[in-house]
Amino acid sequence: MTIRSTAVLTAFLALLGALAFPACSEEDGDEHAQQGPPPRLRTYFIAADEVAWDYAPLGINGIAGAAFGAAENVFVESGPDRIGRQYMKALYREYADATFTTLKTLDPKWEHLGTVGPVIRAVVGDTVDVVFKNNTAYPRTIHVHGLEYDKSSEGTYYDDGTSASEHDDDDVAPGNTHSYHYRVPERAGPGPNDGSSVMWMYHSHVDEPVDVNAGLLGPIIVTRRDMARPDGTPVDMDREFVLLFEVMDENKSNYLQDNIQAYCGNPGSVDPDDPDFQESNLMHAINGYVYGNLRGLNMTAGERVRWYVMGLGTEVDLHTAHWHGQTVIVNMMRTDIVSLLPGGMAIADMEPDNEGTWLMHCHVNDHIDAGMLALFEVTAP
Ligand SMILES: [Cu+2]
Repeated sequence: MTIRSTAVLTAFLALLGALAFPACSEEDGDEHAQQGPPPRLRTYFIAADEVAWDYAPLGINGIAGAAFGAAENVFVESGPDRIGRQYMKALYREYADATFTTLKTLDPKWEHLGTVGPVIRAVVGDTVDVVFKNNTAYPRTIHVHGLEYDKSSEGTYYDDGTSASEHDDDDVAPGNTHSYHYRVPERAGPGPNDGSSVMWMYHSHVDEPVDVNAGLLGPIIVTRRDMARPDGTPVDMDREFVLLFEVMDENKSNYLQDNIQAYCGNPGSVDPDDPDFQESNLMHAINGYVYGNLRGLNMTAGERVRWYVMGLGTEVDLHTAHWHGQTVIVNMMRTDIVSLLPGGMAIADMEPDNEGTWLMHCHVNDHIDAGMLALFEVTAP
């Protein structure tokens, strides 16, 4: 090879190199790969619907694998002056579009949600619209935690000095529809010590205790943009579950009288002030299920599983969610229990390594007796 041809070849190779690896290409390339999906508007059509809910659809104690006994029947057996395991509730449900005629098909992965409303998912940088239709007989709203909103999308009335048009969101009348608008800035996503995603709750806030005991509560999951798949799920997780620990006080629901009329054998014999009657309406539920009736907590050993857990309610609602057979990481520490107070939200990351059917329950004694227990399933990969 002549000197000249060597020089030409060198120049050619340099040009090739420059094309393949432009000056700042490597770093930029990594950044692009980590940026995640472009910011977008995510629109959800969510209604508050009146639904006949069964806290124990299996009809048995799924933990014992046996018929209900006297202790369980305090809560689940109907009678002349007892409502039993079925109650009319108000639940958030997702529809396919603005006509609110077709319920959106629920992915089997989310069947465990039970009474919990549909997942509102977003990625940092997105905007979220929730078109809300109130199909119930009482005023309802959507009030979100964490996301950024203006006064016209707060979903709560109080004397805040804002104009009448900024109160349309505070009290959506039966049959009416309202569009809520939210932004998802950095401060709505994971903080410095969080993992790739965080959860917030949303709930109705006209008469907050009444609305929530009726059932109007759901989760929002926000993923860091550089950790999001195109569908918004976190890239470092194979499976997600949402759990709500709440003693649903059916005495405080809008539908107490309806439930007495519909489900008590002799409605006229009911004394709503009788402490035993009131006790029978305290449904110690996980996602609206008692005594192992929550199903769908299925996973494969070795998967990366994120549990989003939340608690709501009143003074009795101090809950300690406990998993058998596995451990989790919470707040960067290893444990097998998450502590929740009313309004509390926490994330537990699990890599299940122990195959089998396992108990998951609240560790508060009274709540164990009253049925705050479920099963989860770890199968071989
Ligand atoms: Cu508990």
